Amino acid sequence: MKHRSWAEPYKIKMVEPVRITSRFEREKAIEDAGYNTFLLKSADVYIDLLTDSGTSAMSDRQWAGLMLGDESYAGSKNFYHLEEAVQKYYGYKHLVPTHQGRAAEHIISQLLIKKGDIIPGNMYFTTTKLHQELAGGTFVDVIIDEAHDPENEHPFKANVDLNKLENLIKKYGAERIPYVSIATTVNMAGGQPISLENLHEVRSLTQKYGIKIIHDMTRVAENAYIIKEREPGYADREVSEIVREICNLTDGATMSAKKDALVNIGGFLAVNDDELFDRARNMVVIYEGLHTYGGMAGRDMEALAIGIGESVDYNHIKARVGQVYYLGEKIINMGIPIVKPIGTHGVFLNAKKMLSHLSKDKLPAQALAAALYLDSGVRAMERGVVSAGRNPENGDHNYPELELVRLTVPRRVYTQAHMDVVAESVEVVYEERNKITGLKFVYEPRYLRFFQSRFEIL
Ligand code: PLI
Repeated sequence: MKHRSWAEPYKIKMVEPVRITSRFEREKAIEDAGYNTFLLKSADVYIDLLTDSGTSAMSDRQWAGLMLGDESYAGSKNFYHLEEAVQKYYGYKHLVPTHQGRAAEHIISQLLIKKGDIIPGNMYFTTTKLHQELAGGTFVDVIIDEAHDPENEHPFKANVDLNKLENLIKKYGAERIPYVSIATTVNMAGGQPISLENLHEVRSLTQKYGIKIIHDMTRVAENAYIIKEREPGYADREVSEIVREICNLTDGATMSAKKDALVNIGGFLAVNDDELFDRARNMVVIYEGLHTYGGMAGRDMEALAIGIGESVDYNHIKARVGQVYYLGEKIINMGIPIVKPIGTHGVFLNAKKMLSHLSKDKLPAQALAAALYLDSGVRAMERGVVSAGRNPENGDHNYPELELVRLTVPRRVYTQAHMDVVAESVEVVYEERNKITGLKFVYEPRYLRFFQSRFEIL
């Protein structure tokens, strides 16, 4: 049969105009922003690929759900809808709503980690690791080595290296490991999935030692979709069934609902253990709000309950990941180095290789993101040394193997034509890469420095 194209399973009902700026305007904007794309004003951005977090377009059903917001302080109807959705689609027993993912990370870290503990995980995430450290723990990366190599095409680069994990348990003892942190997908590795085979093995190993698994389920539907596509034995399974199987292998989860679940704000902690739930429910009232809203308005919980159902729909997730693949394949065909396989939520440019004339202390990925904005008004995000921060013990920069710029695709927001414009801008910047001279820090905050640091051109 002849090749048949696919298209998004929706049509556009409302549009938001975007502004196209001149190069002169962009030069001023990026200088004012200290060459940090987080400090740009969105009005100065043409195509915003900073993040897929909170940037989704909601469906008409979700917008209708907003009108059903029950803004009672306690016991809002929408909380019970959300609880039902979490139990139905993810299978976790108890729900503690939070305003976004990092609040759930704060609660679980404070409840489970004590000073001196070790938390193994399949590569770090910035906020997750920081909350583990603030609770007195140390994160240790146990992801497979392939994950640190952008060119390695391992189909499941988020897999855990079981030898690394078991050696760590033997070295420190299970009593110093409160849980293993498992993310679906792994953001910092380039949006890479974990296989169910590997997760089953991690489950068996941790059960042997009586260690919990806490699941960062921020992009679990995307991970499940890739399992369906790539993992032997899953082609005929529903994405929703795969999502349930992943969640069933873990003891609890933190969720940034601003990604997979198609809402602009929201998150939660979900756990199966009754006693842990009781403690978490008590803690959420200190930091977030009552346990039936936890920092979300009733209407936000309704939109989230609906979004969770939409997120596991096969046609939705196929188009969502398909759009990222469309962009990634275009850039690969231009001969530009990116993380392979292409990620599910974004295309990760290999800045280290693209700007091989810059040493790592010249912050190649930060400089590349600034150059891309200057060329076209496309906003991307650094995922390299600036994001990795400093070693809390000796204060040195953490230099990760991966020095990347993430072109993150918001869900249901941009068209194929926008992706073409982005790819062409990446190509122009690549052709003119020798003009990029690198950056240096001129201001650096203490925590999560990538958000607020300022830089100057070298
Ligand atoms: O941004 P929050 O607080 O809702 O969620 C934090 C968070 C936790 N885990 C993972 C894997 C994330 O990707 C994540 C947030 N990510 C952001 C903001 C991003 O731009 O990727």
